[in-house]
Amino acid sequence: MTHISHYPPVCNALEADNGALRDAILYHLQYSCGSTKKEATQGELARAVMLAVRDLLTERMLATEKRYQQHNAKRLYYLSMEFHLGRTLGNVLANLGLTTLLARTMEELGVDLEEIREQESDGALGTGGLARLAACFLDSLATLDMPGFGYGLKYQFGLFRQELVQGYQKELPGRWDTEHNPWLISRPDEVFAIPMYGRVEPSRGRNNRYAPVWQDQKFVLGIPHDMPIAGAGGKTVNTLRLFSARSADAFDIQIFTANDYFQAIRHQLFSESVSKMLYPSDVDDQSLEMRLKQEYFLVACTIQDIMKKYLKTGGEISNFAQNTAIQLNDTNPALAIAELMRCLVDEHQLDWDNSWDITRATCAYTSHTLVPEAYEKWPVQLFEKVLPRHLQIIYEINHRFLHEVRLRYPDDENAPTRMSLIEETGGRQLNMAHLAIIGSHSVNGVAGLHSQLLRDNVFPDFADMFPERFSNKTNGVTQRRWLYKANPPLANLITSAIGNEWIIRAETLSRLDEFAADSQFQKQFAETRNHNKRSLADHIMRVTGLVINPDSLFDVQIKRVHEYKRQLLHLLYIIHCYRAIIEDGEPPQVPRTHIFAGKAAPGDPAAKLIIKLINNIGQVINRDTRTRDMLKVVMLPDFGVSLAEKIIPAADLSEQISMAGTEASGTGNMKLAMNGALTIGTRDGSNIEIMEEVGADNFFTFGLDADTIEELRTENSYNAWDYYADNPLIRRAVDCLDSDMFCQEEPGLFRDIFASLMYEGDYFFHLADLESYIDTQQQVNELYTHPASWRKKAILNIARSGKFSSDRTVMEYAETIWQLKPVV
Ligand code: GL9
Repeated sequence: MTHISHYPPVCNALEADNGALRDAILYHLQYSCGSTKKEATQGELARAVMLAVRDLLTERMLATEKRYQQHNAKRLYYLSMEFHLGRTLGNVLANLGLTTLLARTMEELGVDLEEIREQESDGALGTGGLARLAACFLDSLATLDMPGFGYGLKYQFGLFRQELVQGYQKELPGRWDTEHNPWLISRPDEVFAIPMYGRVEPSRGRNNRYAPVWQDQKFVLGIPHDMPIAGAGGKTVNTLRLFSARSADAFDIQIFTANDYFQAIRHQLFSESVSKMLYPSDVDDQSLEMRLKQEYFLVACTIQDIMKKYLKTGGEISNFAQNTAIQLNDTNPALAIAELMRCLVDEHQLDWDNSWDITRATCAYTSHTLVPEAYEKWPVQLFEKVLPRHLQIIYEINHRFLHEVRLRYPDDENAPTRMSLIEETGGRQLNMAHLAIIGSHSVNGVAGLHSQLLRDNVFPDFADMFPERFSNKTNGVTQRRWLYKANPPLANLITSAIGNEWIIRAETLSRLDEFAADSQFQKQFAETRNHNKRSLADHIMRVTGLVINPDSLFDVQIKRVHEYKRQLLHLLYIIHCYRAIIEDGEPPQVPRTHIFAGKAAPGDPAAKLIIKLINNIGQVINRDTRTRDMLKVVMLPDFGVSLAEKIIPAADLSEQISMAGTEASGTGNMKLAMNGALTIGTRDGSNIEIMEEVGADNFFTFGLDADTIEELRTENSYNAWDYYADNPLIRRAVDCLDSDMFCQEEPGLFRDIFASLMYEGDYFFHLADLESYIDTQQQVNELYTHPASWRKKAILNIARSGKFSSDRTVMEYAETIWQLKPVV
C-alpha cells in the first residue's frame, strides 16, 4: 500500500472552528426542516446534523469529480442489485475525523449525540454478505482515492425488519426512508428513459446493413440519486448512484388526453413498481417478471449513464474500455453485457466484432456462491416478452461462441450443450452465469477454496477454454467501520500501542504481534472486552428482558439463517450441554451465553423453523433454574449492520460452521477475528485463509473437508443413522427434536427438523460433523479457563487479520482486473 497520504483526516482543520459546523446545523434546522432549536424533534435535529455533514461531503464530492476529469481517469462502475450500507453518519464522522468536533458542538447545543445517531436507520438495500461486501468496497475505493462508483437501485422497500413474535419471525417494512433520505442528492433532471417489451422489426440501416429496430416499447424513467461515499481522510468522496423508477410522463399525457384517467394511473403504477422492493433471493414465479425488469432497469440506466459521461469527456467509442471498467457483482447485473452490445451495435452502429471486443474488455464478473439454486436462469419465453432485442443479441453471442467451442473441442460432441447460453432441458432457459463468463475478461471467486471449486466443479469447461480468465480475490471488510468505528475501546488501545496507521494500512496491525504475550497489554485488552460485553449485556436486557452473565463466554453466531450455515449444529451442541447439566449433573467447565441473530428469507420455511427452534430452546433453558448462570441462549431480533456493530466487539467465540464447500467466503468471520474473537470453524470459504493467517494454534477447526464431503456424496454413503447409532450423546441430542421437550405448547413442532436430519438424507451432513464439533467445543472450554492463553490468541487474531481488509481486496481487483489507479 503506497498512496494514502492524507491521514490523519484533512478535516482536522475544522477542529479549530467549531462555530461553522454549529451554524450549518442551525441553518438546516431552520431552512431545511422549518423548525427551531427550541421546537425541534430529535428526528429534525438528526436531519439537520446529517444535512450539515452532507454539505461538507458535497464540496469534496465536486472537487473529487473535478480531479478525475482533469486526469481523464479510468473509472470503475461496481454494478450490484444490493448494497447494505448500515448507518452513514457515524462512519462519515469517523472517516472525516469529525466525531469529537460534532460531539462538542452537540454538547454546546445541549443535545446528546448518541441519541441523534440512534435516529438514523440502517440503509439496508440488500440481504446478506454480498450486499455488505459491496458497501465495504465503496469505502475502500474512496479511501484509496480510486475513481470507483457504486450503481444500484433505490428500493422503496429494502430488506424487511424482523420482529420475533412468540419466537416466530415476523416481517415488517424496513425503516430506511428512501423518500426523504438526507444523504441522497436526487437528480430528476438527469433522467433516463428505459425501454422494455415491444417487438423487433428487421430493417436496413447504414450501408444496407441488417439493422433491427426495437419498437412499440413501454418506457420507464430512471431517476438517479447520489449518495456521497467518503474515504478515510475525506479527500476523496465518490458516489453510490441509486436509480428509482418513474412513469414516463409523455405516455401519461397521451393517455390522459385520450380521456382514460384510470389507465393513466395504472401505467404510472406499472412503471413505479420497478424500484418498489428488494426481492428475496428465492423469487416466486409470479415475481420473476418484475425481478427481470428490475435487473434490466439497473443495467440500462447504468450503461446509458456511463456512455453519456464518457462521450461528454470527448472520448472515442473505440477507446471506451481503456477508460471504463464494469464489475458485475454476481450474475444479477450480467445483462449489462447484452445491453452494452445493444448500445454499441444498434445505437452507435459499431460492427459486431468490435463491439464484442469492447464489451469483453470492459466487463468482469464475480461469482459469490456455490449453492446451485443461486445461479440465475431466465425462462426464454419470459425474456423474449420483456427484452426481445436482447434475446436476439444473446442468440447471436451464443451462435458465435458455440462455433468456437466446436472448433476447439471437435471430439467432444456434448461440449456445446454443456456450455450453451441456452439450456434446453426443463424448459428453455438462459444461463446467466454462462453469459457473464463469455462476455467478461475476468471471472473470480471470493476465497481460495471457492475459486478452486468454481474452476474444478462449477465451470470446468469454461476454465479449460479460458484458463487465463479465472482468478481468486479473497473478500475483505473495511476495518474502519468494523473496528475503528464499531469498537472504540479496542481501537484506542491498538492505536496507543502501535499508532493509528492501521486505520488505512491494516497490515500494520501485525505490529501487535509483540504485544500478544505482554501482561499489561493483555490486561488492557481484557478491560476493553469487559466493557463491550457489559454494553451488550445491557442491550440484551433492554431488548429481550433477559439477564445474562457478562463474565460468561459469549459464543456468537450472527448471519443469515439458512440450513447450509448450520445453525442447527450449534443448537444440537447446546441441547447436548443442557442435557449434560440436567441429566448427568455435569456443569460445563465455563459458563456460556449463546448469542444468535439473523434473518430467514421470507419464503424459506426450513430457516424460519430454525429461528423458532432457537427461541424455544432459549425459553426452556433460560428459565430452568438448574442451568442458573451456566447456560443461556439469546436471539436478538432484526439483525443488520447496526446490530452487528454492537455484537461483534463483545464476542469471544465466532461460529463459522457451514458444511465445507458451501460458504463461498464469509465476511462476518473476518469482522469477528479482527475484533479479537477466536473462531470455531469448518474448513470452508475464507475460514481456511483466516486459519492460515492467524495460525492453526489460534483457531479451532473441526469437521470434514470439502473433498471428503464430495466423496461421501458421490458414493452416496452418508447415513445419519450410523452416527446416531454409534454415539449415545448424539442420539440424546437429536431425539429432543423428535420429542416435545422444546415445544410443549405446540407438540410435534420440530419433527420436520428431526426428519430433515434423519430421514431426508440431510444435504448438509450435520451428524457427520457433530462429534468433532462437540470435542472441539471442549477444547474451547479448556482454553477459556486459561485467560492469559486465551487473550494471547485473541490478540494474535487481531494482529494477523490485516489481510482481511477490503483495502487489500480492492487493490487486487484494481491492479489485476480493473487497471485502476489512485487519482490524487
Ligand atoms: C455470498 C456468500 O454466501 C458469502 O459466503 C460471501 O461472503 C458473500 C460475499 O462474497 O456472498 N453470496 C451470496 O449470494 N450471498 C452471500 O452472502 N447471499 C446474500 O448476500 C443474501
